[in-house]
Amino acid sequence: MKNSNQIFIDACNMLPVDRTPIWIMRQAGRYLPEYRKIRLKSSFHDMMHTPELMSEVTMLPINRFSLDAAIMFSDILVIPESLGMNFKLVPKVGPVFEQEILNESDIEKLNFQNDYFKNIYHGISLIRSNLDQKKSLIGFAGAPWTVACYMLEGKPSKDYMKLRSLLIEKPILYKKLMDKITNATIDYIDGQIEAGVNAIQIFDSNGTYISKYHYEKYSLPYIKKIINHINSKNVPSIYFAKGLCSEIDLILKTQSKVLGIDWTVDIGDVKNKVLNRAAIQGNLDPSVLLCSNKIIKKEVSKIINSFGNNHGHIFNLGHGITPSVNPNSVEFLIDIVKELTAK
Ligand code: 1CP
Repeated sequence: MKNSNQIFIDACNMLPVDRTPIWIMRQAGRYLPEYRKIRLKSSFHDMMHTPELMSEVTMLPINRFSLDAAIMFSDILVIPESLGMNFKLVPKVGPVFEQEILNESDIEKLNFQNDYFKNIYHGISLIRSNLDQKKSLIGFAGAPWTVACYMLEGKPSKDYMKLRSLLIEKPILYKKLMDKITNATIDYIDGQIEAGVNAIQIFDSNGTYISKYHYEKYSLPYIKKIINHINSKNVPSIYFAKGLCSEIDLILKTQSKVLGIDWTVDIGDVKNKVLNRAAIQGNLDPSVLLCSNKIIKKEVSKIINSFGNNHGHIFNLGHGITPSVNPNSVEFLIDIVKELTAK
């Protein structure tokens, strides 16, 4: 494989790079005053489905900081919407669905509409044309398990018991739901790639709520199908495995080219277990960004020293940046990662 002109893509492909590339999960979000200003005037759905607004919001962190990749502004819950379940963002609660899944016929009724994504695809082409060629554009989707957690519960939950009990009591119905989500996701990913994204991240943020036994049988096969599809298109796949990072052999089975890890594990330990079978993305504890620059530097150094060299490392947080972070701390983080990893 030859070097691309994008440092982020080279790191995904484990090619030599001059320093460790960096982007931040949820970088286009509420911690940015310019995001909050736009959000006062526009609904979340307008921001996702108006190509110019989607591009503007995606570019906010790119214009402010020297990040190596942009992530398209959207949400993992567009998949349920493409299947006919719509959500509203309720203040202090989060996304809440208007329709419920109560029985088998509610799952049978879910009907995929590819047309739903057309403005998102226009937005991607627009972002790609606005973005410096050296910077990568990351597309994304949720892992079917994580998306289904929200669909069954109808809103954020602390335990996602409804999907967990469906899986145990009605595995055939569970499979029907997962097949629908997986097929819609593959279609959506194809559209993102055609529109111009350079890599795809699969967010399994609710990986925390599934047992290892159930993961292998009831979540992994669907993720693997999606990742294999991305790999077949020669686009780097990134699998963010929240809560599953101590089970390296298990998450390697996804065949993802990059493993995104949460902040609960030591990145050097993960690297020793992965043994060059995947690049690694992560994993600063997001709470470090609430600390002083001195502490940020110390914690970043720990990660870089634990990783050992910059081969196959993409710097990121171990989960999304929180709304209370000061943007100046983000600027400091990016500078310090670059300074400490430059050859
Ligand atoms: O302005 C607002 O109030 C909206 C807040 C918000 C934002 C900025 C939501 C609602 N979604 C987003 C954007 C978003 N969501 C991005 C944008 C690109 C980026 O800059 O990274 C991405 C990648 C997501 C993905 C997403 N949505 C995930 C996976 C990542 C993660 O952080 O774990 C999840 C779990 C969601 C669901 C969701 N959407 C929104 C909220 C508040 C939530 C979380 C609900 C919960 O479980 O508490």
